[in-house]
Amino acid sequence: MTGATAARRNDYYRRLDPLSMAPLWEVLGDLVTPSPASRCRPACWRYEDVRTLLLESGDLISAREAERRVLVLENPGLRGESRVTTSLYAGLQLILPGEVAPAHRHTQTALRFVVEGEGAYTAVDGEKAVMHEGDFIITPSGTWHDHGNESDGPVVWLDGLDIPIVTLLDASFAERYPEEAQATTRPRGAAAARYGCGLLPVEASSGGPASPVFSFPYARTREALDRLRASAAVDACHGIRMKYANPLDGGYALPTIATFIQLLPRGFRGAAHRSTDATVFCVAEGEGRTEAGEETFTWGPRDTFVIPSWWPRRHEVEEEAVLFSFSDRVVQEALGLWREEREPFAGATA
Ligand code: 1HN
Repeated sequence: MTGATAARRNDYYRRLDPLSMAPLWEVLGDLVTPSPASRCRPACWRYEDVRTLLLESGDLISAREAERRVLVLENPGLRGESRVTTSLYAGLQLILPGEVAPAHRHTQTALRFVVEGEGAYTAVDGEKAVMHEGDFIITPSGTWHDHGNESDGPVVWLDGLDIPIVTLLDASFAERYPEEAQATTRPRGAAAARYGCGLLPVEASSGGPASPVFSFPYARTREALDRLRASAAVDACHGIRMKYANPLDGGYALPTIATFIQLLPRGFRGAAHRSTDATVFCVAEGEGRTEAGEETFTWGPRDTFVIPSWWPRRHEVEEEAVLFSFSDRVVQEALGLWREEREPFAGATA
């Protein structure tokens, strides 16, 4: 291109600008890439590095004042945007003995994976679920929720929310409950008894888009994985991987965040694979390594790590390990976008 052509084009672009118009040909290559070109980077937060700082926040601000006392896990490629991946938010929340995180509701969907401590609770639409390490709890869009800690030690969990998705769609609504804690209207375990025992009410309505079972205790999950270890096929990439499911339709437990638990058997050497859903992993048990492109994360219990869209990854363990994970796969599947590829890869890798 000659200097004269460039000058003519720039002059032309300047005249488009006041009309809020711009030439597509200058940006097309960045908008429609041959494969995912994410700013999201692989990252790992080791719990031993994070824990002391997280507990220090307990001296700085109360759960009541903070509303939620959380350290946001910001993806290094997306600093300042409160995102762990392009489409999802994650944070580590601390609640101290006797504290209450006040009741509220919002259109954003949330999940919790309990990382440390016992005996805190989340109340969801009038029912309390007590937390134990490894428990998975959901607060679907629009449900009232508050947390409390009735134990004598700190309790920490990983929060995952679909905040960037709701922001993309400009569909955020939120409100505070008139009191600090919502009234308990159903006994503990009511939702699990009604929907989570392989039984369903005969007159059940089809339900909303999220699972009516909102707590998935680790003891049951672990027992299932133990039995599957002896009987299930071990996937070359994922080990024994299960999704948390909505008992009403067998779909994912949440409409915007897919959630998984996987057992990597002793001596597992995973094959490399890549998928279009950037995935956040939290280590429930065990130790291992995950390669993501050129990076290798060595992880242990309570660590959190993230693998971006389309980055090849491979898990390895010496002894058995259990990983919780979440991603936007459910959204991508609904839109016909989700892809996975296993080695050997067809095209260039990220
Ligand atoms: C929220 O409601 C919780 O309920 C945690 O524990 C983290 C981050 C952003 C917006 C709402 C919770 C949150 C959140």
